[in-house]
Amino acid sequence: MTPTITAFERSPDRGRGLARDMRVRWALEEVGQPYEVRLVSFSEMKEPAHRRLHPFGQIPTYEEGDLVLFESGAIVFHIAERHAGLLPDNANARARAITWMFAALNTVEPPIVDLGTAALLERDKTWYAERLPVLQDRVRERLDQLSNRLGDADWLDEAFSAGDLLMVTVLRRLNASGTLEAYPNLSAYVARGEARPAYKRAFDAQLAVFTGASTR
Ligand SMILES: N[C@@H](CCC(=O)N[C@@H](CS)C(=O)NCC(=O)O)C(=O)O
Repeated sequence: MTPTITAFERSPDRGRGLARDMRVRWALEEVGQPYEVRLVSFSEMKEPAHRRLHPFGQIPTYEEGDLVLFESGAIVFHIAERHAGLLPDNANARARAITWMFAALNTVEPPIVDLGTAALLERDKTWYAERLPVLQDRVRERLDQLSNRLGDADWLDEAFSAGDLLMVTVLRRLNASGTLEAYPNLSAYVARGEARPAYKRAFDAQLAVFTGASTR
């Protein structure tokens, strides 16, 4: 059965692939699963029909027959469990890959989102100048730790996995800030992810929505 995901009708990132449907598209492309996309406007996301799919009125969602999922991490995990290619067969390696999925979303993404949110929504606050270096330090602390662990490896735990897929999408949120430039191994890691053919197909598909070239 072909799953349907939701994505922004008009992404605020102007097609830079930062919206979280990108993770789901990339996972589907990695495993070779075709998918449909239903585009939603900001107001539609807050309507009851969409909230029945996503209680928090956000994208992405995932529908496959009777199954409805929300939360990009849960959706990527579901895809990785149902198809070969995103999680190792060996039980311990699989558990470690899943650990990296959680690390990407629970440990690395929060300080990056906090920094992005402050820059976007809190610039005019009197306390912004004081808070900014604190948020930047929290991001750098995580990047230092991640960079030390990755070292000169290609991926976080030997073969590419759903953990890398999520981590790369999380780190890409820093692209515009230039923060990653201080971490050559993390920059190269993100570039390796972006060079994967499945990533490129997913990126092009979400960009086509923004440029108006999308047929779905
Ligand atoms: N933790 C959720 C976050 C979902 C999320 O923040 N989605 C954003 C787009 S990337 C959204 O829909 N923002 C619009 C809104 O919250 O009103 C996930 O990973 O799926």
